[in-house]
Amino acid sequence: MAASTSTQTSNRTQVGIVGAGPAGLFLAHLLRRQGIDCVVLESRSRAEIEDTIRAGVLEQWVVDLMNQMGLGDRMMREGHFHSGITLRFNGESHHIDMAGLTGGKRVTVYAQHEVIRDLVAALLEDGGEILFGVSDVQLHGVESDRPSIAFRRSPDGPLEALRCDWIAGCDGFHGPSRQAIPKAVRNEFQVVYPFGWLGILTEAPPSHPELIYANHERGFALLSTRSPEVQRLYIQCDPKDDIANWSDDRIWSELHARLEDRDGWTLTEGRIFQKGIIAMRSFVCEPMRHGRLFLAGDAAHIVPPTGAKGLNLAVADVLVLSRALDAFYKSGRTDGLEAYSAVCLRRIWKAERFSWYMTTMLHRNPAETPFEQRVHLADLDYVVSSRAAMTALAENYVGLPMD
Ligand code: FAS
Ligand code: PHB
Repeated sequence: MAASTSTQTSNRTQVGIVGAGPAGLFLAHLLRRQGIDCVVLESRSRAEIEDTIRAGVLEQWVVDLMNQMGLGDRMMREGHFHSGITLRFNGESHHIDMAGLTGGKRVTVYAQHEVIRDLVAALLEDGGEILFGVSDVQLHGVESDRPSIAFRRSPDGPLEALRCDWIAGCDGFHGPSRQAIPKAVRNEFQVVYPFGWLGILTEAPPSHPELIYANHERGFALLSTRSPEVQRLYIQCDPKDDIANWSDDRIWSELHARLEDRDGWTLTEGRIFQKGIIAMRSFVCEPMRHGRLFLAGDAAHIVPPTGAKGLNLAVADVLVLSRALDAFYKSGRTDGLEAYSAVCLRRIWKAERFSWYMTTMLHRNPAETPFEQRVHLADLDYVVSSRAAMTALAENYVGLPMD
């Protein structure tokens, strides 16, 4: 049944999924492969979700999962496989040989919106149901055994209800699902950083064969990539700043200054065709399950992007959830569903720790004392001069094994 264009869609399913981000789409693919019926409700249009510039780094096991699911062809053709990263500070560059330190694991740079495009196309082709552009999504009966999701197909359309056995809240940090868990039950942990990232996309060739994470007295900078013609770069900035204050010249001069090294390495400029400022926080909501509702991805946790973990964590959550639902539908077992929150949170807190560690070590926090800033530089110096510390960073960066 064609998505969103159909006027009549099944208003009864086994799993109602709110949100067509990485969490919702991976879950729909995993459930359909297990013969579990599901419907995805997405508030934005297909074009909007496929054009949202976000993540860029996939852990090894996520790449392997996409290939196992037959969803990785374009990623394997167009993705960039990096077996190391470069840490740059005090004007010196240090290559971290992640593949060498982790038994050959590496990361793949393949933009999130490209992953979304591949997952949406494959799901619709496979007869999956995604309703785009829905509004007024409200969760009902999550504490009963007959939950449902109210929604409108269009802003002035009738309020309909999708009746389901389970609801997967994959609607991101600002979505309604987390609010469906009563405040008295929810435990929220948060750090809001006093700095953000200004990210750009530029038409230029790569200036370096791997990502560069730079700690500089003027602030953090990150050089990443998207393709042989398009590069992605970030600089630390005031999260409340107005992008209008950042001319292309100012952005390039900051990037040159912060990414410079003593060996005369140079950064190749190009036309900047996208720029934006994002705020940064660390956030975890416990528990991630309430009755018939399961939260997954950014709906339950946020990491600062310094550790490149957000998208990968979202996939980890829904892999655990899909296995638990499979055991429930195949053999009535509920132990996986009961353990869902605890199992996910073990991995999430490790990724929160790593992302916080990378963020505090690599950024210049105006609220910190000179002593603390020296400690971060010593941390960096320790990482690049100790095989044990380098291995710890590498194994977290490429992705800790999925249980
Ligand atoms: P998402 O926010 O992606 O998706 C939620 C979906 O729910 C959206 O499509 C939204 O429209 C929909 N929705 C919201 N409210 C709704 C409602 N009421 N009804 C229906 N639908 C609704 N992560 C990495 O792993 N690596 C990186 O390199 C990285 N870089 C990042 C860079 C930036 C600039 C940012 C902002 C994030 C970055 N992240 C990175 C993290 C990021 O990728 C998220 O973790 C990831 O998108 C989380 O996926 P979801 O949980 O599916 O949430
Ligand atoms: C990106 O390519 O967008 C990117 C890479 C690494 C990060 C964050 C973002 O840590």
